Amino acid sequence: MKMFCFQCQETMKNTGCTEGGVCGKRADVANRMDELVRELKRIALTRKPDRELGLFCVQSLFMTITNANFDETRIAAQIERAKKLAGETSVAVPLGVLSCENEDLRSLRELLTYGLKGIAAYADHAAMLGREDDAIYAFVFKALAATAEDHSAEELTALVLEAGSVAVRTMALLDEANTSAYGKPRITKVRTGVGKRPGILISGHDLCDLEELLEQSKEKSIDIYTHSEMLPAHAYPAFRKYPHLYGNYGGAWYRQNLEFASFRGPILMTTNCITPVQSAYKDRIFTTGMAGYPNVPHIPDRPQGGHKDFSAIIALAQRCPPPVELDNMEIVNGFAHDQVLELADKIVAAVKKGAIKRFIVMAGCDGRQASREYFTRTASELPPDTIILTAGCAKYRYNKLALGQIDSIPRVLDAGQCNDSYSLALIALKLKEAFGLDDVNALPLSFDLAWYEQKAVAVLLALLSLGFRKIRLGPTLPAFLSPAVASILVRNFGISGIDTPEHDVAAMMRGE
Ligand code: SF4
Ligand code: SF3
Repeated sequence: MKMFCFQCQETMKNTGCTEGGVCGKRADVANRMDELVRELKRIALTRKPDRELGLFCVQSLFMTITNANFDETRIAAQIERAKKLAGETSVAVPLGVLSCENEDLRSLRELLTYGLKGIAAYADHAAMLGREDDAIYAFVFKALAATAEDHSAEELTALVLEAGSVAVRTMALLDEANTSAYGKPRITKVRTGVGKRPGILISGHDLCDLEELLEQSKEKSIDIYTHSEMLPAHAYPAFRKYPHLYGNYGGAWYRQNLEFASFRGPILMTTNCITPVQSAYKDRIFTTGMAGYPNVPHIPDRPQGGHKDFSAIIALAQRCPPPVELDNMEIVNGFAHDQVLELADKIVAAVKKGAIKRFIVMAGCDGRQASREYFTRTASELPPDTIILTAGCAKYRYNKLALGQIDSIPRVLDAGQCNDSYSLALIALKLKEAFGLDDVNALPLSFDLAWYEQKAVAVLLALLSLGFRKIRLGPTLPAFLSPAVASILVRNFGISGIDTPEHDVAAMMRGE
């Protein structure tokens, strides 16, 4: 066995990647990531969290998320910094997932670690906008330390549940950071076609990078296109002010090997998900932030109080031909909590008169496995009196289908990025109030979530901590859940795997 990683949904045979990652991560990089996580645990065991250490730890965890960073050199540099921060210590921390021999304790430790990675990614985005929360850093330290100590299954389970409430807190912090910097998302139509000028394609989740790129590329005779999880940026008032923010290009992250060639201009990957870089576009792709890929130029972090320098990308764009059209339609988004709550009266009235029978939350991730066709078929087969609430890149499985409207409310309400699942939870809690219910699970609401990487783990734990039950999760249940831990989730929270679209649509419509 050259490595062991089972943190994402496409892990080999749904058991673990042992020779190389299905994602393209080489064994040496995977082993370096294990080392980095070990050093973070050492820091957590020996140091008190402060802002500098807290940010360092969340950024390091973010680097190890699936499809964020494939660059061994940068991970090695991060390990060296971590060793210095941990200082001289005799604290021994075992290396790698399999160092814990007890299957159930291992499962709980990894569930906690992956929840932390998701929290870390969201905490980093908030920090880039100047929002940090000492309580989040304190929990990251406590939980990292706990994964290296002797704790019972009960103690680890309690920490997993606490991670859910910290994930809510982190998504709320990021929501606050995004909306105070860029305004409250409004319903927005986004073009998927192309213009006549060269373009820059920006992917990932970091809105601060988008802002700086838009500002620096003004009046340079180029257009900016969003990709994958950057699509929701169009709904923020601050970004709508830039006429050269042209539209959204392509589908979800995993199609980049098919779609980046025809973009023909530079591509900026701000976070996950980057996939193995193809020769057709290797000379015009860049990373920034925690993203990284060997031999791909990396735009350095902004200096204190300053901004990143995107001039090299902009200059390259000016020498490139315009993108080739992939399709030409409009996608409607911007249904974050404030916007949906403005429609609350209309929605409540539609439910009361029977025009809306059920809401189905289909948030989460997309991915390349053919079995994810399930989500397209489920969206298509849901009865016309249902509303799909979505967030995250899972939406690309159905956001270009003509699913129609109910009383002028679109049948797919897209709240934004995966972290905007927070908006969906707020909407559900408000609907509970509007209907005078005691329990959110009494709403006509079902969950059919698609997961892929560790941010989805944080979102799932957040939903559980808010009291949501009976969540379907697909296309497979996580390999890191041991049978005993999976049965706790099934028994206590009603989590289940998916079946066929026909079966699940019928079951959800019965409230099961
Ligand atoms: Fe395998 Fe996923 Fe880990 Fe990549 S991130 S090595 S695909 S389990
Ligand atoms: Fe997507 Fe990577 Fe998870 Fe942010 S972009 S949801 S997979």
